[in-house]
Amino acid sequence: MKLTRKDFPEDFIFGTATSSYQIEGHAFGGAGRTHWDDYAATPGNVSRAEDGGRACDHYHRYPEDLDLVAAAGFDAYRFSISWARVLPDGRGAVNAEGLDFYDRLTDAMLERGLAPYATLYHWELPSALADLGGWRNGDIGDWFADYTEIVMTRLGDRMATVAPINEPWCVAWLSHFMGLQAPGIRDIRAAARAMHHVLLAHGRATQVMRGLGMGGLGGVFNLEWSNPADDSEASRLAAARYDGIYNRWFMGGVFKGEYPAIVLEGLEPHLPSGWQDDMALISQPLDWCGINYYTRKNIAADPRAPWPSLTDVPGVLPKTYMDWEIYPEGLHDFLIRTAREYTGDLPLYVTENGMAAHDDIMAGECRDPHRIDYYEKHLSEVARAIAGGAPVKGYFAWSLLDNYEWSFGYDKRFGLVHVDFDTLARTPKGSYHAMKAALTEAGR
Ligand code: IFM
Repeated sequence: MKLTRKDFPEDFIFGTATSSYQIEGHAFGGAGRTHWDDYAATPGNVSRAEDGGRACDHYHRYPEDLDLVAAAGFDAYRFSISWARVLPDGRGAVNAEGLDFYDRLTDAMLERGLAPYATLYHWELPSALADLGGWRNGDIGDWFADYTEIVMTRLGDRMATVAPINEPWCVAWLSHFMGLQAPGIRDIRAAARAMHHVLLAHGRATQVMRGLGMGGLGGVFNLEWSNPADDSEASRLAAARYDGIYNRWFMGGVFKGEYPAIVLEGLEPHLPSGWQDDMALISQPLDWCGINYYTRKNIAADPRAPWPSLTDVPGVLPKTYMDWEIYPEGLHDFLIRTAREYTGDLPLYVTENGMAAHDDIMAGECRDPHRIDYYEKHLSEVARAIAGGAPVKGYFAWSLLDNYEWSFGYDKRFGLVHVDFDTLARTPKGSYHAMKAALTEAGR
């Protein structure tokens, strides 16, 4: 990589990110069943019906994994805590072994000089709560608040930052309107309720953590650039609706206390009554904003389809193995737009960015020049955004390890470190070595 640490401000944080269900091995340590186990067990939902039962066995191998993070010269490690590992039924009895695991994991980060950046929910809803309607049930704000209190009473004194929920769009829209993630529902009313309740839960958890005296509280949003697929006014409007649903609903709710009118047009009839009363809780002040960025979509109007009456059209840019167009400029544009329109001087972090590829091992090595190029281009856009005035304070590569890529199973490899899913052997890829050189030898 041509860029190094020296191309960023001195206090800029470099980290790498993972999530609990994707790497830990949910069959270990007394964790409860999750809606992902149920979704994966339903034919047709997940490639080869794979689940997170063993994953990367990070539950037992975390010291080795954290050694890799530290050896690469990263400053921080972004991880998540599994609700079902701590509370197997989502409420009630605590699994002491689960809480102990996160306690050990936190200390292991600190011992290696890694700042813990925690997320409280990265998608593994306990099945017992899914039985009660999960994100469709307005009580989920209180269930999540209780879980937050249990976790942060134990860990809160050692967290650098905490975000309640990873990627609210995925939790709500992708999972309840598009049906492409657990619980796999395709229903506009379910989606509208999830779109509101996910932010309600964010607000309740934030309130609880403030009550515990904690700082470093933020939110993590996945943003996707919405590009009109043609010059028509209809497609311009369709792209604005896509932008509203994907990006502006969550940013607007959390940073302005209001939902965009262009989305309320379709969702308001389905929102829970009295939703307006929750907006102050949802938009209480935060300490930072996290952006997960991967790609853009090309959106065209589809007047025959019901609201939001749009479709996405394949783009012409080079694509990753997820079939996602590589569009680094979008990261710059989002960092600038977020600061200008939503967050002002609030610190911004790129909390996820990375690409999937095949990544085979040949002669004991895993070469991934495509990923080095992807990181280089996106880091350049981060540097450009900083030069343009965006207060970006850190960047996290997704992901440390090849892992469970949800409905794609173990086929899509995002890691800096290759994982052999038969032997669980870890092999640092070329991108890991490039990142290490940029952060250590060349950068210091
Ligand atoms: O693997 C996911 C992660 O769980 C959330 N953000 C996007 C990543 C790549 O799809």
